[in-house]
Amino acid sequence: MSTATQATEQHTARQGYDGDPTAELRVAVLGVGMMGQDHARRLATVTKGARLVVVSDVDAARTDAVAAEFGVRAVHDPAAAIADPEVDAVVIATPGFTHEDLVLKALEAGKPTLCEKPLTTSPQTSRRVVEAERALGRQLVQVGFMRRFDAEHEQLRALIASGELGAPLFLHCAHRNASTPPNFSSEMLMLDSVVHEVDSTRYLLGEEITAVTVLRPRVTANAPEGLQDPQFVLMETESGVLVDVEIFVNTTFGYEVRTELVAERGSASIGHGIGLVKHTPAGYGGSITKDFKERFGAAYDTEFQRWVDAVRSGAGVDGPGVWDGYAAAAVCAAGVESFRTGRRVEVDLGDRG
Ligand code: ISE
Repeated sequence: MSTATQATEQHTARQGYDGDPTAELRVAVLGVGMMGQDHARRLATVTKGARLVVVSDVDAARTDAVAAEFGVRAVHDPAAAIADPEVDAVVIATPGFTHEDLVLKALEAGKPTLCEKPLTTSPQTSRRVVEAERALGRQLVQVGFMRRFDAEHEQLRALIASGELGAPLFLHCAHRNASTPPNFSSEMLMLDSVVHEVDSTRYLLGEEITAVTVLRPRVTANAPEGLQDPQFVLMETESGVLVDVEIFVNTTFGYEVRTELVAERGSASIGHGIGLVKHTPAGYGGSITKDFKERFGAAYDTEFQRWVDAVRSGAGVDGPGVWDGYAAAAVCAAGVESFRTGRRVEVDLGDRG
């Protein structure tokens, strides 16, 4: 009998975490690939008030290895991990196509959930999650857009909200990765990478994106065969702000995420990591982070701490929710359509209800 089956038979599932702020939150991490392992480590060693109790992955050997590393239980079936009575809350870090099913199961079990981006892989499936949470009558699902917990992003948002620089006119964004994992498709530049700029645009400006156009620039010689890398994405917002994103995922030289705001009375930029950025003939004056775990490590720590605190206090979430996940999915679907057709595609989010 599998560990999961034993667990299910031995206990009666509790219907959801009761928000006792003195109780430690017992968390299962579903999906222990690169990101899930990092989150498991975070919960086991950094986050206060939480205890990693279960890890789960379709790769049984990997699950067992990670479980042994952290001294927790391995449950091979993610549905059983969600239903497990020892599990109060769930972190989903499995591939995006599995998210809808797992989030719906977590909602059904009444278990607070932090779901890595994307919420789901299409606006239709994300909408189903929005409806399911609405039917429950309380917020239980937070989406892992970690940039909202990055100090520089928070500062830029506060600056925009203060009105000091006047109305925003442009956001110029650059999003660069050193390399891509195997099987990274041209559509994934939008769905997996630009999804972050979609959310940070909505977060920074506090308005929805209404149209997307994707252009195909010259391809780098460093991209795997057949991958359209880089791409140039132009987004329009409700108030008419233009947001351009250079997405370039095989730079070979490191991880860079920059945003420059141009407003009526000034400009401001984040993502240099060193205050003043000097460009000289000798080269770039700053240091470049290797990957997103390094660049956004502190943001992930803050995201997890605030999520655990929110769940323990009974608030459920403290950050982007299912509507944000749905809006991002809708914009990304429009981006993929624009990439395929070469046309500007409008975004219709429908009724927020
Ligand atoms: C990856 O999935 C992430 O979420 C990273 O933050 C992003 O930079 C990268 O492009 C994605 O593939």
